[in-house]
Amino acid sequence: MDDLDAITVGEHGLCVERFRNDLQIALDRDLARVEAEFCQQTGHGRAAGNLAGLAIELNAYHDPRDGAASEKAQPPRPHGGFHTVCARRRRQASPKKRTVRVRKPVYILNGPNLNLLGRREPHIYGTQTLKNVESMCEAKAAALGLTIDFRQTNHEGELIDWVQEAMDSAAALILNAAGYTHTSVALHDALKALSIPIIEVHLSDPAQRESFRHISFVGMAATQSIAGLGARGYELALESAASLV
Ligand code: CA2
Repeated sequence: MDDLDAITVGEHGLCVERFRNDLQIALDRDLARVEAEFCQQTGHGRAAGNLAGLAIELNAYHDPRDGAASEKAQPPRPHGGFHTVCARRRRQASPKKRTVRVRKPVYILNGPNLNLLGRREPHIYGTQTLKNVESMCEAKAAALGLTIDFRQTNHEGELIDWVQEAMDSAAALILNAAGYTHTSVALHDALKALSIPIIEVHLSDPAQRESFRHISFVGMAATQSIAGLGARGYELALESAASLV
């Protein structure tokens, strides 16, 4: 149990306390105890020992007290780095531990008109196409040991749906919301619901352009903003994401 120091059962389910990014789940040894606690505290009808395939959803959250034993159940905060991990007790006793580690992708979302990149206004946005930018991001992510999910949409609602999806499915969000950056309170609201790192990216530097680009509803909800560095800004955003997840 290298990275798990305690398992508690609370109102919101089973929570892991004190974990590090290098989360490793090896529950085989402790599963009988967890089952018993689970049955006792949740009033689950089945007796401990009969749950041959008890699935444990780990809504892991970071305890700011760094491991102080917590008697009280706290609301689980989804951890950005990894997908939900399930551990199942085997029917036959086995000396082998099962370790499950699944890293979530970094979402890279692009807003309206960025599909035109490289075809118009190269003096502002450069000559790279969005496909080029995606390839650069793929290479950078691979070098950093990350995976990415790179998308573009011209539709505000779709962008908001993707941001909501990122809540559970992404380790971090890199967002160039293009024109919606300066107009969308709805996008801002969706971003505020995320607990993963949000990195705002712009190819150009909106602060040096027309005054209507000086407000950023994305920046107000973002962990960090990178602007004016062209496609290189996406690579820097990935480096930043790698350091934050
Ligand atoms: O600099 C950026 O990345 C922007 O997000 C780009 C947006 C602009 O509204 C933001 O203020 C800053 C515009 C994206 C449109 O991209 C085009 C690319 C080529 C041709 C026409 C538009």
